[in-house]
Amino acid sequence: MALVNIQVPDIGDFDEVGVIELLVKVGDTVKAEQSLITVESDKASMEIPSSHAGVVKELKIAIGDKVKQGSVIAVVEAADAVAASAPAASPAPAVAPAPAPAPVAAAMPAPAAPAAAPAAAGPVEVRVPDIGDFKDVAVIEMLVKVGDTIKLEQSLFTVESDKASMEIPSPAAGVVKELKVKIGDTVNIGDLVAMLEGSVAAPAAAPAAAPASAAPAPAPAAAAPAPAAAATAPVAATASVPAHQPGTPTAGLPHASPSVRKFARELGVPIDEVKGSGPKGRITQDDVQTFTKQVMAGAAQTKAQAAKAPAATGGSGVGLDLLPWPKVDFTKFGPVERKDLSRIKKISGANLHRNWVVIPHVTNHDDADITELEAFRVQFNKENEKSGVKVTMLAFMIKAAVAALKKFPEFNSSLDGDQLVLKNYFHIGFAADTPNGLVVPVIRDADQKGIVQISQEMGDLAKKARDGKMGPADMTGGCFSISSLGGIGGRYFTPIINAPEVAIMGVCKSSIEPKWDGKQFAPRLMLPLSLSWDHRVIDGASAARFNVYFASLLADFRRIVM
Ligand code: CAO
Repeated sequence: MALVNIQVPDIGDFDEVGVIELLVKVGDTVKAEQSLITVESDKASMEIPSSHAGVVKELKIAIGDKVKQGSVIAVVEAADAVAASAPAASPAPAVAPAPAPAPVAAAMPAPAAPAAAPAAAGPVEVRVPDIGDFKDVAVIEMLVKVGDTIKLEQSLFTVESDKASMEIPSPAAGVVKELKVKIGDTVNIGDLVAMLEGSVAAPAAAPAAAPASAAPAPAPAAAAPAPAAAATAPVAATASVPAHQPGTPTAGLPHASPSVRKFARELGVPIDEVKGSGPKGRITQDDVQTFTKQVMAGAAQTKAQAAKAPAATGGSGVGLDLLPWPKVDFTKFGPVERKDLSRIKKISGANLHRNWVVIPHVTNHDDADITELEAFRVQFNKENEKSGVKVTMLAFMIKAAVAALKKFPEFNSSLDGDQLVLKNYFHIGFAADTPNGLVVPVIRDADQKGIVQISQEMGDLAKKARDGKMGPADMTGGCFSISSLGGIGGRYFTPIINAPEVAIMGVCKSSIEPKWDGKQFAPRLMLPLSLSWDHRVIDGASAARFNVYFASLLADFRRIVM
């Protein structure tokens, strides 16, 4: 056994960086390469590993201290002979069996002086600067988009390894013409990551020479783009409680070290909901653990749980404890292409996923005989061809939905803890397929509108949706939704409830079927219905009654005024 000084390895040309987190304490047994402390500059945070396995005998630094290359962090009683024989004063990287962490300075912007020299305007290649010995570091956050005007040294994106996260700065001022990377890509030194129309160009991968800000920075990545949910969101009825969307851009990374974020990801903890107890609100591993324990004990809820779960579930089974998502290199099996999910898909996907997981869905299937109604609709449209408004079957269904909601009020409700919020208004959403994904525009006060007006509004809203011009007001406040695939085909499907609504009607393509009329089989136009409902609120018998009533209205629309 020998005492070994664990030193800060080469972290570039930094004079001093702030210690923001101690990851071990005296008496801990550490492995070689285990992270001991986290340091942070204004552009990067990095964990400093132990060069030796052993027991921590002394910590030589405290939170808030400034360290630089060679600073002694800790004294470790080395466990193995090889380590013990290493000279105590030798720099950590020299004996560390694995590559030293990426120098913080490597990701820092180039010094302003050389970059400030004006150069001719023109295309500027942005390449990954020297990020140390790291290979294949993942892009976790895009901080600019094509068309943005950026300043010299402005951070373009954040990369993260398991030990460090850092922002890659722009070597020039200008306009972003092309981004060659996206979230999830991995990059290496020298990779071409963006093209700028430069106004003031500096060497693309200028070596970092400027000392970093000595003080620990506030939360990194403050320049992140606005989250997609803030824009015109689909499924906006649920957007007030945004689902946790790992992997999608957020308004700013939580103030936490890479390993803590990784730890939270592994546990499925929405780290942006964890309260940080570290300096400047930094989230520590303890904070993530405490949050997890509180949720497991029922003493706290994630936002997603709070939005959905009644207060008195009495259960402790939080988290699905699923296997990790399979990571497959598809290129091993054949050529592939990668395409970003659209903004709408990202948002609606997260909402749909939450709704699917949280709501106990049941789907009842039934058929409505719409022979007469369809004949009337076709006749009506013929007679009113010149009006420019085409009355669709969906408009009749919206009216039928209103009548059914009036007869079965629990279908026009939302769960709020242990209470049902019963609504005395009738706003009906309809799923609309757009080139960018699914949205659910809402027809307001459908009880006060006629079929023609509803048809007209639906046409206008569907066009707005396809043109990508929907605002939140067009999509919020729905009571019940109808998802019609009737214009496309299919028999039945299981629509996902558009929370906080408690039921949704799915409709497929009508077809002529032989129906026994008591004496013979007669050809009837049958419309397949699929009603999904929240079993926490609605019972199977009510759902069957709702479906039967809904179908009876379509079979004989005169019932609607009875
Ligand atoms: N059975 C048979 N034909 C039907 C029908 C049905 N249930 N519903 C509509 N049709 C016919 C219409 O009569 C129309 O025919 P004509 O052009 O001959 O008159 C044709 O199909 C196209 O109708 P439409 O789709 O333009 O009109 P719509 O009112 O039925 O639907 C809208 C409007 C916006 C809901 C629809 O265009 C749409 O986007 N549907 C997809 C919704 C969706 O994606 N749901 C899935 C959600 S889960 O992922």
